[in-house]
Amino acid sequence: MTTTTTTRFVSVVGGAFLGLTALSASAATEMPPLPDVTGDTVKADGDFEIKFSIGTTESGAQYRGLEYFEKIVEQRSDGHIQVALFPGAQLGDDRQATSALQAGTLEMTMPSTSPLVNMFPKFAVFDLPFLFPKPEMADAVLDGEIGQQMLDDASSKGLVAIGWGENGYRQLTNSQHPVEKPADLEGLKIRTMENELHLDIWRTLGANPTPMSFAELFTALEQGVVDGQENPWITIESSKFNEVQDYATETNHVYTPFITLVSARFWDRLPEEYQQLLRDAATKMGDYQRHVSRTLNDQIKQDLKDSGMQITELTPEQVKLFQDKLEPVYQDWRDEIGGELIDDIRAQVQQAQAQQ
Ligand code: EAX
Repeated sequence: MTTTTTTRFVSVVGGAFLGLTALSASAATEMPPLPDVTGDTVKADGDFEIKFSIGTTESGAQYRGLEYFEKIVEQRSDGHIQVALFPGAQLGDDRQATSALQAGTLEMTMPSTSPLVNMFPKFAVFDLPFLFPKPEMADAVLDGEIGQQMLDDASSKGLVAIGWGENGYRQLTNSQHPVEKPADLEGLKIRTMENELHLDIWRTLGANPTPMSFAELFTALEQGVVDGQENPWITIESSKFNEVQDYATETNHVYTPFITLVSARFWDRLPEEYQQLLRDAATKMGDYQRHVSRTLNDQIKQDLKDSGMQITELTPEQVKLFQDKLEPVYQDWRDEIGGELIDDIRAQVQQAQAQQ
């Protein structure tokens, strides 16, 4: 509603010039349609309202997933649960929204796991570089025993963790020059998530990393406080980072999950039938988000190129230079994360690779 009004206002008042500038600068990607809701109506007592906050914007795959979640929950509760969506960190960044859940002032959020590592140290396993060579391998771990165990562990401290979603493979962007090898990172100021392992990665590669919440990132890039950042293609596009970053490198260096969290204070008031409905809807949202972000990647890269961004795609040999340089990070973090967990995941990945 707001978007449409703004667009019309700009084209009437500002004329073709403003309209065209806006069009060429922001590469708008069309989303696949929302699936139909399946499953019976769930009957239980009471009426409930869920405020659901996320850090990424309305044009990302994460928000699209939330729209599907909203549709499932509202339809299957026959309107007894109403879901209101708040994108773009309007109600706080990942950490602030998570605290609001604990305080009971917000019902749901879906942060990246990385800024929550101080609360749940094992999440750091997902920050290890080049852990999952294929997205399906991340799915197998998240949807399997390890993922379930982590959801159970994160269902504490005033939170209930009900599902995984996809943030995705992270790509590097910067405002200075093309990056093809670790040496090109020398001196580049890179924003990382608020996460020690990410800082370690960029220091090890020779860059100059600074942790910062996602909510502050666009302004920091625009004002040159940092030269670069790293996020999945869909986030680079939906946050319009291409307007302030001329260069991108397809590094795929880390696969980041989103975790769907509910306030325990709210959860405890919900009838069991509705708790189950939320779990089902969270699983469906996660699957759909993966589908959306994966099917859009090629198109987004093309849109970003068309908008003037220079994208470097690395050869396997070039990727290996980054991987080799980052191998010490695995040793540095082994004790902190737990060697057994790392070995388990690496074994699962190798098994999956062998089966291909
Ligand atoms: O959950 O902070 C980040 O860069 C994350 O990838 C995400 O966009 C917010």
